[in-house]
Amino acid sequence: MSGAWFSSSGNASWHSLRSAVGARSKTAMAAGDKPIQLYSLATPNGQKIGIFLEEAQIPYEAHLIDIGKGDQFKPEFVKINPNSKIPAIVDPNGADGKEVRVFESGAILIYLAEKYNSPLLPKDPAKKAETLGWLFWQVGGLGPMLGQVGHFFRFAKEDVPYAKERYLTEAKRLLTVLDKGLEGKEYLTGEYSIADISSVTWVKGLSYYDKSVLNLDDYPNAKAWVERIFARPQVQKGVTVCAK
Ligand SMILES: N[C@@H](CCC(=O)N[C@@H](CS)C(=O)NCC(=O)O)C(=O)O
Repeated sequence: MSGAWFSSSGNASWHSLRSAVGARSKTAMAAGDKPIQLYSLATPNGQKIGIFLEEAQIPYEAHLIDIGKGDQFKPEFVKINPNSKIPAIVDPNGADGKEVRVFESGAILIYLAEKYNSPLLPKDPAKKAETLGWLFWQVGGLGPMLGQVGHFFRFAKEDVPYAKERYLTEAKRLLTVLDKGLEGKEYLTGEYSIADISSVTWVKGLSYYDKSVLNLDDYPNAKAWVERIFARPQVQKGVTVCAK
C-alpha cells in the first residue's frame, strides 16, 4: 500500500486549495445550480464521493484536506466533520434552504443520491435494502479491515504478528464474500450503484499491497468488476478529485 495517502507533501492550507479537476468555482455554474462543497483527499474513502459526483453530474467545488498535514483537525473542518476525517460535504442549499453538513462517506453517498434522485440508489425497497447492505458492509467491514492490514503491514513501528494475522484473515474473508457476491453478476446488486462505488476504490487499492500479502488475482470476479468500473470515464475522473 502506498504511503502517499498519508504523506505530508502538501504545502497550503485546506481552505485555500482546490482540486485540479471538477467544478472549481460557483461562478462557472449556471444560475439555479445547487453546488456541493466537497472537503476530501483522493484516498479510497475520499474517491468514492468524487466518483459519485462525476457519475451523477452534480456541480461541486472540491477542497483538498491534507490529512498528512493535519488539516482534518483544524477548527474550520471540525465544524463540518466533528470526527476529523475526510470526506465531508457542505450543501449550502439543503431542504428549506438551510446549509447541511454531512460526514461519513456512506452518509454522503445516501444524502447526495436522495437529494439528486439518482438511480445509483434504487427506489425499490428490496433493491434499496440490498444496496445499503453492501454499502454498510464496506463502511463497517471492508474499509476498516483493509486499513488495518495496511497499517500493520506497512506503517506500524513494530512488527505485531498477532494483529497482522487477525486483520489479514478477516480482510481475505471479506474479499471472498465480495468475490462470491459478484459471481455471475456485473455489479453487486445486479445494477451499478453506490454499493459498487463504495467498495471499488478499496479493492482497486489492493495493487498497493505486496502480492504475497493481498493479491487481486485471487479474486477473479472482483478483479473483473474493478476493471469494468474503472473503464468508466466518470470513475477515472472521480478518483483524481482532491488528489495532491
Ligand atoms: N468511516 C469513515 C472513514 C473515513 C476515514 O477513515 N478517512 C481517513 C482517510 S481514508 C482520514 O481522514 N484519516 C485521517 C485521520 O485519521 O486523522 C468514512 O467512511 O467516511
